[in-house]
Order: sequence, then structure tokens, then C-alpha cells
Amino acid sequence: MTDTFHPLDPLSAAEFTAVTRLLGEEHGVTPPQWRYASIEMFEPSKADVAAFDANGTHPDRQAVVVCFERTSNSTHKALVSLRDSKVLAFNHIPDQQANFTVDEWEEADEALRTNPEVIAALAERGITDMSLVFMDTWTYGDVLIPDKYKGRRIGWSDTWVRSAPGRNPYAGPVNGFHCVIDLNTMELLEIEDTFTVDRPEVMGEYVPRHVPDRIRNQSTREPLKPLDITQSEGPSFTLTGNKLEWQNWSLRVGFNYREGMTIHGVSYRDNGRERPIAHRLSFAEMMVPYRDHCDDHYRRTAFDIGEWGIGFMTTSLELGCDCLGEIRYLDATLHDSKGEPYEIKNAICIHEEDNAVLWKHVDHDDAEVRRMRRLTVSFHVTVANYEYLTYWRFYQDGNIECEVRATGIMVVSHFPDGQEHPHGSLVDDRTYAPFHQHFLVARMDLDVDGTENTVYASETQIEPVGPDNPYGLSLRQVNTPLQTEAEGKQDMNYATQRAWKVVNENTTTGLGLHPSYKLVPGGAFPAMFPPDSPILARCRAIEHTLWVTPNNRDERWPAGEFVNQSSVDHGLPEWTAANRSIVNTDVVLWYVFGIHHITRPEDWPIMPVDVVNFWLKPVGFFDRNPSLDVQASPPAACHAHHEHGSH
Ligand SMILES: [Cu+2]
Repeated sequence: MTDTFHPLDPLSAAEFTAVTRLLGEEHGVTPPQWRYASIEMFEPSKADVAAFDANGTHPDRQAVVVCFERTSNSTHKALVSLRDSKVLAFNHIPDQQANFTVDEWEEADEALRTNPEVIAALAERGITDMSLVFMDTWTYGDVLIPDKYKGRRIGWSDTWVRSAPGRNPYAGPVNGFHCVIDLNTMELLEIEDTFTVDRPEVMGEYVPRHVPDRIRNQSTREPLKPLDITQSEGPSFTLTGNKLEWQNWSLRVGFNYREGMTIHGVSYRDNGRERPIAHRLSFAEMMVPYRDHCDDHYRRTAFDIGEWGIGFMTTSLELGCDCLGEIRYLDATLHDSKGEPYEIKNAICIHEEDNAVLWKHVDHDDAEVRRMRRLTVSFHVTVANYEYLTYWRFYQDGNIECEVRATGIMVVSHFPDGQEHPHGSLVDDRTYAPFHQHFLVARMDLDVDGTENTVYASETQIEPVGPDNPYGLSLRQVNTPLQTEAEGKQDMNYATQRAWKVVNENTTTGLGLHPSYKLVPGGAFPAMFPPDSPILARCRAIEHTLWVTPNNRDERWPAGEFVNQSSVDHGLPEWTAANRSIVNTDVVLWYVFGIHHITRPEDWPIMPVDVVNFWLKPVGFFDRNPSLDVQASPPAACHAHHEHGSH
């Protein structure tokens, strides 16, 4: 087997084990007194990566670790050299909570379900079969933590009851019943038993055998005939280790506990010349505030990346269901809170897709048409009730598309007859789904033809009617360089169709232009918070569609490094307060988009995917259509050649 190692490869199982062994030996970081919240490869600098690519110089292989001691509730951060088998730093981080761990989530469910007080309180409500109960523990924002519990690592739980084994727990909310739990001791601190609602007759099942006959028998849908995707000669891409090459594209796939899949070193081979486009692409934060101030929902603001880690939430993909065609998978390796490694099989899916027509023209009798093929690199995460499916797609015309699909089960509450539910939509009998928003922050370190780039706001202006414009027709495209981080705070503008170009002004193309890639926004919406909201204070990153910062490897988390139980946003608002120059430098774009989810009956009992996307498109990067050389499909594939008409 050839050595495919690259310094950007994620940590291996052996490396996780080496890290925990060193921290155990040198600092006594051992379970169960300690938990490992996160272990991540400390990514080498751009210069170190470049040196490895140029001459094979190995940078130190390092891991950054967040762990916490449970008795003292103290968070520590460590840096470990794997090359030298040495702990380089081990520091106490005061007043910060590490991310939630999956182990805590599962242990809290177990602790609460077996707690005699919980059992007694649920029995009062007629719930006696605890095997049908599921206690789903959520995180807190600091402002919502009762004073008496300040300084502790706590969670609050929803209670859900399946109507029978195997049925959907999220169809059975126990409204007005929440537990507060100390996650270090797994001690029940409080049962909040505030109100009850008679359970309505709901149809919350989506697994066919649990959907009642009366619903299933209504269906007149014909079954589908098979649709087979075959690639008789295999896929057109090559995957060598984590390096992926296809149709002039070249990139690396990475993975970590927090961002899940990451994309590195994206370049395009333009007639033999390797041209960099992006150094690193990932999702750096997700914020999901539920916009309903009732007892059941006011604490429900999830930071799925900062608090939970969408790497930890990544699920295995299944051939023929999640991805169709000739697939290559990458497995991912992570660790539990004991620091022990485990594998997520088929965590990342890589495949080609046919996507209809790429370009076409019919000149009288002569048609030229090219099919579009795209390369899709994707991963899926399940965050308790919800799923996020993420796709990065690379196209033959130089476009890059990022698409996110949200699906899964909405959180619902029941309400008594005659009561209003002003902050959500009716989805079933006396059942509503609260409005909420899914804000995603994409972190994009673009390097368009090199690291030094300048970002321009690119907008269309209407020219007034006048002697030079008698019919009021002319449009002008105005490009404004963003020079400082203050100017880099940008919002969507429908009226001017604002987009943002990342330009390299240090080089020119054959047309004499400065090459650029344009961020074409999609799925953007305003934060919609009153400015003094303490919930907004935790994530001011969502106040703008775009932020631009000079690249700093320590600036990765837009809402701050430690988001669990946070009170203010220590990320983008603090960094950009320095108002650094962003001219002709190594810029990072932070793009805020997502889903403004005004819930619908059609989203229940399981939500068909809501799809949002944005694009990175070459603008003056190439001298002409770079897909001019895409070959025509073989004649056999284009039957019915052709009865022509006219336009
Ligand atoms: Cu939603």
C-alpha cells in the first residue's frame, strides 16, 4: 500500500489513543473523573502545508484537546505533540463550559428515566411505562440558568413518550414537564412540572408499519419502476487517501468532531496550470433559536456545532438510499468522552451526478449539447430530532455549490382546546410546531490564484433617465472594495442584487482582468431579533449575511470557542472590533445563511427536505467558458436524433 499520508488528514484511532495516554500519564486526565469533550488535529499552518506539498517536510503532528474535571467542573485545554509524544501545554480555562458530549446526553437520559422522583411525577400524569420514555437533554444559555445553579454544568430536558415500542418519540411531547440536571454528577436538581395538556389524537408516525391503516389505505400513489444509475467503467474521479481529483478539480477531504467534513486545498487545473481557489471550506457554527417564549421552548436555542459538534452527530450512509450510483466512502474516526476512538463507517459520500444540461445551442439544424456532470461530496448529521444533509458540489464550469437539506422531526407541543398558539403553526390535532430558524455559518478561506485577495461588494445600479440614457435602460455594475473589517460586515440587498467578489489584484488573466470568484448568496435572511435580546448576544455573528476577516488560524468559531452556557459572542464581533485591514491579504469569508422555518402541516410527521444553497462562481477567473472542452455524450446515449423544429 502506498503512503497517502498528508498533514491535513484527520487523527487516526491510534493517534487518539496516544493523546489520551499522554494526558493520562502526565496530567491524570482519566475517566470517569475526567471527560474528553473534544480531541482534534491541530491543523498545520498554510506555510507548513505548502512546505509538505513542495518537498515532503513533515510538520509536527499535534492535537488540541478540551477536557474537564467533573468534581471541580473545571475545563482544561491541552496541546499535544504526537511526533514528540509530549504534552506541550495544559491550561485551565476558567468560567467556560466544554461542549456537550454524546455520553452525557445518553447518561442523562438513563439517569432521569430511572430517577424515582421522575418516575413518580410521570406516574401522576399517567405515564408508567418508562421504557417508552425518552429524556432529551438540551444545553443552556447563561442568561437562562437560575442563579442557584450558576457555575455548574447543567442541562434541561424535554420528556417524550412513544405511544408504543418503535414509534416516534417526538410525536409524544410531555408538555410542561422538564428536568434540570447537573451533568457532572448526573444529579436531578429540579423537576419543573408547570402545566399539563390532555393528549390529543395525533398521527405522528412515519415508519410504514406504524402508520395507521386509515391513512395508508387512502393512498392512490403508484409504486415507481426502478431507476438504475450505473457507471459501467467506474467513476471518473480518483480518490487517493483523502485526496480527490476529478475534471481538473483537486481537493482534500478532512473531518473533525466540530465541523464534521472539511474541504481543503481546492484548485482547478486550467489548461495545465494548477490554480488555487480555496484553502479551506467548512461550517463553523449553527444556531437554531426557537422563537416561542413558552415554558416548553424558551430555552430551546441550539448551537449544533459549538455546543454539540456536527462531527459527533455524523451518521453512517447507506448505499442506494443516501447516495445513488458509483460511490466511494470515507470513514471517520472520532472519540467518546473517555477518549476512546470509534469509527463512523461511510461517514462521507463521494460520487458523480448527472445534472441535466450544461450548455446547448441549436443553430438551425445543428444542435450542440453537453450533459452536466457534477462531483458531490457530502455528509449527513442527526442532531436528536433533526437531520442536516450537507453537499459540496464541484462543476465542470468552475462553479462550486454548497447545499444544505434540513429534514427530520419538528419539535411540537400540544395545546388545550380554544387556546392560541401565536408562535407556531398547527400541524396536527391541538398540536403546533413552534417557529424557529436554522442559521448556518460557512467559513471559507478562499485563495483565488494565491493567498492575497481583496473582497468587493458587487452591486447593480439603475442609471437615471437623461441624455445618455433616454429610455432608462442602462445598468451599471459597481464594485466597491471592502477595506476594513467594519466594511466587511455586509448584508443581503435585494434592490442591488448584492454579491461579493474575492479578487486577486496581483495577477491578470488573458483578458487583462483580475481573476475572481463570486459568492452568490442564497438562503440568507435577517436575524430578526430585537437588538437587546440576550439570546442574540450569544450569537451576534448572525447579525450580518457576510463578515470578512484577515485569516488567523486561531479565529475559527464565529460565536466563540466555548458556546455551551455562553452569555456573549466571543467570536466574530470581538475579532472584528479591531477593525483590521482586509485589503490584499489572506481573507476569510463567513457567510450566514440557512432556513427561516415557518412551520407547515406538510412538515409533519416527518419533514420533506427544505433545501438551501449558495454558490461560488468564477467571474473573470477564466478567459472563456471553461467547459467548452467537455465532450459530447456518446451517440448511443443520445437516441432520438432528432426531429427538429424551429424556435
Ligand atoms: Cu426547522
